[in-house]
Amino acid sequence: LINYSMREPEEGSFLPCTEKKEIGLYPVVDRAKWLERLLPLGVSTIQLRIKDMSGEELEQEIIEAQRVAREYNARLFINDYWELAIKHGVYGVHLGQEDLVDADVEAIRQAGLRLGLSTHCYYEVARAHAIKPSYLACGPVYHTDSKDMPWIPHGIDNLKKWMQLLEGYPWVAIGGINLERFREVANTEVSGIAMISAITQAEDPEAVAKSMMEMMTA
Ligand code: TZP
Ligand code: MG
Repeated sequence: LINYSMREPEEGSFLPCTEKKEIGLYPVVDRAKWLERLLPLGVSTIQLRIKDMSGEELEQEIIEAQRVAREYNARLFINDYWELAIKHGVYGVHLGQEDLVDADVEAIRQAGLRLGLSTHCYYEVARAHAIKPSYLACGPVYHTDSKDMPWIPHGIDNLKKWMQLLEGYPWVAIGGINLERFREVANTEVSGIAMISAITQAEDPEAVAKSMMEMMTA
């Protein structure tokens, strides 16, 4: 086991995101307008994950999200579009394993952006960990309808075992996390708890986000 809470920052590491536990509630949203709704509630880390835009329209959405993130001093991660993230000086980039084929992670690091990487199995954890990212995302914890997943959900016990493998490393849990399941995830040592549908498909997204934040601090 490697205890990361004990470590000195290593040569070549990405900057740490935050102190442990500080990623907190981590909504993943597809439009900048969500930042206007969620950041005033105190959400301090958010991911813009756009899968249906390109060109100027996409860039404008990123610019707008960054404008709102700056206004609220929040940490904005951009999914996939690492070049635009560097160009607009956002806080961080979130990449999947398939993105690692083309992405210039060294350019991201040199530009001073944080990096989060998705993992779904041991091989992916090993591969992602070698890049020394700011956090590792573990998913899916539960069944998800938001993304086609060949992976069997880990469940909460496996999430804990996963985290013990790299003790103290900042982990983000994702996949099927809703209000009912939130507390058992928050009771683990996970640094961040990410979700799409539980907030963006909710009848009252603000109320759900507020309840989750309360559970996070309780
Ligand atoms: N990566 C692992 S699970 C997932 C992603 C992007 C989808 C999470 O969405 P939801 O709606 O919170 O299950
Ligand atoms: Mg991707």
